[in-house]
Amino acid sequence: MRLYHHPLSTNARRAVMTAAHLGMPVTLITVDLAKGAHRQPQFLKLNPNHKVPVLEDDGFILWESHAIMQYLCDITPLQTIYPSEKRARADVNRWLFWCAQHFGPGIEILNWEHWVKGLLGLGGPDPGEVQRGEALVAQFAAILDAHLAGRDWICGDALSLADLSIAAPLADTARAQLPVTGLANVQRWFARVQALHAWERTEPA
Ligand SMILES: N[C@@H](CCC(=O)N[C@@H](CS)C(=O)NCC(=O)O)C(=O)O
Repeated sequence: MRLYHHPLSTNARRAVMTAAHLGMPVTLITVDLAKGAHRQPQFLKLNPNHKVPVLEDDGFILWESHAIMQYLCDITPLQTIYPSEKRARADVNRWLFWCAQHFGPGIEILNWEHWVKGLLGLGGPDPGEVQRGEALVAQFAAILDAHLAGRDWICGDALSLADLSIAAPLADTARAQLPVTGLANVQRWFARVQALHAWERTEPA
């Protein structure tokens, strides 16, 4: 099984962390985003959206990080991070969709404005975009912070895909200047995720 990723892609990292947590023997293949490898015909055959991560499992190609996380769990007997009980699974799914639809987009704006644009030589941050990204992140991070009051993990009382998914983009807190550092419950929970073997093993060099 191959997992195409880039070490600095937090979308890819949530899939790589899932594989690491499950002890799944995946071969990691780095796609050189800086050199445009993701826009080459060979990669576009795998993912026409030109994005990492992509999973290749014996001829089955799967893109979208959350779909990959779910698939990896579904093919792993006795795993515990993606429950099979319907309501428990629905709860995890709720937070995965929330991350993709609400929490992630604001983070992507701030990542782009404060970090990636500079790397690509595309100039400084656009204040209007920064304001838009900050408002989105603040709005949804406050919801996460309130949810985490008195809880160790996002769903139930154990680690789940929800934690791996939502923690992944917080790796960019400093370089994307994410307005989350004052949120005590988020920080307490994030430290717990950062102490996981799967987090440590997938830390970019
Ligand atoms: N919704 C996708 C987002 C993936 C994504 O945006 N990946 C970025 C890296 S973090 C990428 O490959 N960007 C290259 C591009 O869009 O051209 C997922 O969750 O897998």
